Amino acid sequence: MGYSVLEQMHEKLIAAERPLLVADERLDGDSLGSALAVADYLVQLGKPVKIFLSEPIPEKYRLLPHQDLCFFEAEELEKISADVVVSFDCSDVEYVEKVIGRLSGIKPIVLNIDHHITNPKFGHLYFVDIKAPATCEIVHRFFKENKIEINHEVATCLFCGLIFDTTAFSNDATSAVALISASELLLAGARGGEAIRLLLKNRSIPALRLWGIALERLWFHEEYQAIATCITLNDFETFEVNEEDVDGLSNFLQSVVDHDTICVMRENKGGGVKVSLRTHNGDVAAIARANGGGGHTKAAGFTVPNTRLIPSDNGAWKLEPQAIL
Ligand SMILES: [Mn+2]
Repeated sequence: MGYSVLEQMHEKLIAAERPLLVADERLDGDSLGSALAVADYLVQLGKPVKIFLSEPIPEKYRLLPHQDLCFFEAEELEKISADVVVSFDCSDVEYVEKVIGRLSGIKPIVLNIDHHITNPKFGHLYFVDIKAPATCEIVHRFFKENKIEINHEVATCLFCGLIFDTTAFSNDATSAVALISASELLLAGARGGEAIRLLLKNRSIPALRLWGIALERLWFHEEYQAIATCITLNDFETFEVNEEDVDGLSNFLQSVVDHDTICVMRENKGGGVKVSLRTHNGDVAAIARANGGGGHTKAAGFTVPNTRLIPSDNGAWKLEPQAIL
């Protein structure tokens, strides 16, 4: 006895014959990087590892290895069985259960590695550290505690998670632990500069044009005491941008706006408006909860159904109810 949870997880993976790794439904640099890092180790061990993702891997992650082991067609789950399933960066137990429910064969052992405060600590073994700057930082500890060599591929995967969740060491998740982890990964050969450029800087011209429109629209939102902007469905169509580009906008605004709280509203295809709030020192979870949403103290949101965004004379945009089609 006396084994740490990360050592116990290692034992389960060593014993696994058909490991399946599951990244959070919201695919990002952290969920993908952490899963691919562990996949690299399992490949070294000669395990037939597979990685289930909710969607194809965006082009910007092209520097990450083992993409051939990833699949995203949920029907494919029915054709395989797994004895050990590891979920990464995923606090949504229902999503993991849904994935496992589609597998054939016996129920697998479930390992849960995450840093979200909302993780209900599911699984046979879980390691949920809400102070960790990224799930990749926990996986970094997994490698170190189990004395597994960190090659340059693994280092790059883990570095991607750190830069994604800390917005390249600029947001409030940036801690001493994050910087120590990052420097160790760079020493281990992580392609740091390239990762930052690919994940966080390479914005397309249409995306930047949309950002330009969003910057022109900035106004002070009295109710939320926030600097706000918005994106309409028409903007998405005009500029042919995706959701990810808008997430980039929120991060950008939070890093440059001279105000504690920001708010980005966007019309969604379902006929509603998604309101995302971020703050450095306030509590936006309270606003989100009051409107039927949720999230973290510093990043939260909610959706107002059957609504659209209408500009008003004073520069502010307003939510206007619209009839259900
Ligand atoms: Mn994360």
